[in-house]
Amino acid sequence: MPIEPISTESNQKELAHLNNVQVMGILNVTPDSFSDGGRFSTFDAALKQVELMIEDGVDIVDIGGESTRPGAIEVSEKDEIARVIPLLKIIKSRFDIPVSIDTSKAGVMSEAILHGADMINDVRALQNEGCLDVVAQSHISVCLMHMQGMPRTMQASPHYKDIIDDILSFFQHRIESCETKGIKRECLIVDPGFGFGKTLQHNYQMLADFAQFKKLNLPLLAGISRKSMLGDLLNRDVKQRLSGSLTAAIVAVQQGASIVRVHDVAESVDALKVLKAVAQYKS
Ligand code: 9MG
Repeated sequence: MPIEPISTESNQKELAHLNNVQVMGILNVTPDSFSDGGRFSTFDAALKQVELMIEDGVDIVDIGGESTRPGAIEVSEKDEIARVIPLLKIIKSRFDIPVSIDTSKAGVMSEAILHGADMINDVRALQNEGCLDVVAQSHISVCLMHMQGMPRTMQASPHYKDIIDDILSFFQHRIESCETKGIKRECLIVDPGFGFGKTLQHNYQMLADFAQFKKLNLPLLAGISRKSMLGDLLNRDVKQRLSGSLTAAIVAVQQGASIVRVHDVAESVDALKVLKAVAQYKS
């Protein structure tokens, strides 16, 4: 006799969360990104990758025109616009998929909003000049990420009094700044920024205590896919971090992440399906 799924108050709550989880697919159109450097830097290759991600079940595509890996070289606003905006325009004209633009530059944000971006993903949490104003003039969703230091030097000597408390306090200030400028709370998403000015221990402490960020009462994004915190622990090259990436994404989702930023869309979608099936049978 088949065993029926169970309906309890707690598994219904968990299922509601899991049904809400979105897979954000990474599309780096940079020559020097850390895990797929240069692979999608031609227009056709980028569009093919979007098509593939859609087939694999992606919920939102995150396009980045400047690498944020440690030591990355900065790109001018003009070059970033030239890399990202034509691609955004063609994706919006050909596909019915939400697009996020990964940028910290007000000029890029402004062009992205003008051309139909659905989200701004800012690793500098709108701290650069003009960003708060640009976003405040629209009703776009924005992911505020925490980073200690700047990409070129952030891994030199990260330090915190208490990593969770320090990041919570950073977000409280950033949320206040957003709201003061007129950005609505319902537009905000927060992300503690795995690998951005954090040691290996900091990253794993953040993952272990990820649920603490729920205190902010905002959707949480986790970006761990293929990062050094996996490579350093597992002694694996960037292309061999799939198992680690999936495990970390699932741990984050189980603790409340509602968006996971990933390279491997099909595998992440499968992992989430398994998690949902388990939740249906929890008593
Ligand atoms: C652009 N980018 C690289 N890593 C990231 C992460 O972990 N989170 C977010 N929001 N963006 C990221």
